[in-house]
Amino acid sequence: MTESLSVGVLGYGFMGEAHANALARLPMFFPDAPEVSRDVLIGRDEDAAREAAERLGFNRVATDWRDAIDDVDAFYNLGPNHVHVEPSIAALDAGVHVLCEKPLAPTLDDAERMVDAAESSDAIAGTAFNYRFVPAVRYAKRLLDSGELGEVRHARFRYLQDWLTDADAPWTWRMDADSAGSGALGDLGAHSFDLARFLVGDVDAISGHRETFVEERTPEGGGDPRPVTVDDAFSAQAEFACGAMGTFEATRCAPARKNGNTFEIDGTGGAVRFDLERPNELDVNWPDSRGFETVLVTDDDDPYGEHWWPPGHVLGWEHTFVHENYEFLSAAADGGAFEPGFGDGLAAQRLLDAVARSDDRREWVSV
Ligand code: SOE
Repeated sequence: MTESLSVGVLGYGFMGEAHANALARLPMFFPDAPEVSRDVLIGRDEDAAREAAERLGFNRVATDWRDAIDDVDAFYNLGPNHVHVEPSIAALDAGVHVLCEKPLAPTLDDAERMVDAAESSDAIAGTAFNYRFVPAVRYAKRLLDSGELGEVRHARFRYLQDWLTDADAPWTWRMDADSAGSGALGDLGAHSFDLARFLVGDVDAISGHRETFVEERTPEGGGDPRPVTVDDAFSAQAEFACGAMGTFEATRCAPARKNGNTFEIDGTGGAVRFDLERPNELDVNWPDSRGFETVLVTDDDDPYGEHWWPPGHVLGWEHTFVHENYEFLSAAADGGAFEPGFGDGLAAQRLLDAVARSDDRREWVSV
């Protein structure tokens, strides 16, 4: 691979740092990755963007995405959810590859417009569902796809965090429906829905329930309390197209659960269990065993294993972004395909929308 790609990144918060770290690691551990320049960091506050650009290794800053997206080969949209829509569409219209954070958009209509733009563009449009790139998750997928686990009967997904347990936790844009679309549902549930589709397949119907426990919160630094217009938590039961039964739960109000992204899948031939707080391990249970056995997924022939340390020298959360960037940029350089695409982002968005519709109507809905 020889082509060099320039990357423009909108956002320098948590996700900006995670992707910048991945871009810096790529040439060290994935020598066959395309050459990449961290060209421009986009943020409205010029001083803050400059400080971040220096720290994260970007050549320059722009305070308006309109001035920057045409000049790069790939555009990473890592801003708040409502900023995902117009810049991503404009970049795709200009033939620029786009990697957009999840959930794809605040609303289903917006997500559909983004998919329309992706379909009319020659550029690659990726949705940044990074948990598909955990080696243990890929190991589980190998087991499921090989048929060794048999037919899936049950799939349970939970994503638990604690940061809104305290009623005094400050208000942020993540609690505003116009900016975020939804709360735990879109922020955490979107990951679970994507993993469910990746591992088990499409969902046909769903019955959902949302709850907002604290109706208003005060922004950091004080001022008037602001309404919380999204959910703090949701749960759902689902019917997969393959006939499996699914349950989903996500919350920001589970004391002491920091980033508890878990799943358990039962097939007729065995079961798998994963917990992101033990990211290098996959628990596997065969019908004749007497309990789950833990597989340490760090061997050279495990997914992405040969790129890193000797077996047993574990990987963490940040490596998922390196793997994701590797696949996305390789596809961009080669003209290949990248999954998850905007179509996968839209499929997850349809599930978010279905949970909301079902909760509003208090009935099961088709997806
Ligand atoms: C915050 O809840 C958050 O950072 C999510 O936005 C991410 O997608 C998730 O991976 C970790 O938690």
